[in-house]
Amino acid sequence: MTTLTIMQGDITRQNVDAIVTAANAALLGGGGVDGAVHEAAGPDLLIACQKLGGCPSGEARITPGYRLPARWVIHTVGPVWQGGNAGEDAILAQCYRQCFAVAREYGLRSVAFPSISTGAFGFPVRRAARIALTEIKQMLRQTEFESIVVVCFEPEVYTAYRMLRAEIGV
Ligand code: AR6
Repeated sequence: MTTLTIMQGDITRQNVDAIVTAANAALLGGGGVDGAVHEAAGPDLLIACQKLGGCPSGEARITPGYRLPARWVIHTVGPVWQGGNAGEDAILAQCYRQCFAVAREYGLRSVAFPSISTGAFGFPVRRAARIALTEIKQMLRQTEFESIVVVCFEPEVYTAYRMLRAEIGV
């Protein structure tokens, strides 16, 4: 049985096999969660990212975690919110699926996710939480991980994820 935990906190402190970061397509660092991840991992992370040559939205890449407690970082690029009719929902769902695919490929047992796209990229939080938890629910039916953690930085985001968890029944 995979354990799903939704918590409020800082993803860079998570002691898991991999943490996911919400990057931009250049994969060269930025603000928000990605800024925190680069800060905590140290400069080697940027050097590893430079070698990846970017990442289109909806896809995921993996690097070591360097100074992080997590051994790996999965970099995914969420959609920029454009009003909801530009395929944002499907791209966000694909981010979660691709992160799980990379985690499976590397034999990882525990993965922590932030709330992808709901900061600088402006995706509405409740709508993003529904997509994230629906994808996680789907994955739980197919694959066995030890633990999946959703780490919400802001209290409102945490509340939204907890509400949607109850609604979706995951
Ligand atoms: N741990 C967990 N979640 C965090 C942390 C943290 N340490 N810090 C922020 N968050 P964002 P996006 C939350 O903007 O919307 C960057 O500049 C944050 O409160 O990090 O996908 C990249 O370089 C929010 O709920 O990612 C891209 O250009 C969530 O993480 C762009 O932002 C996502 O917010 C990506 O935008």
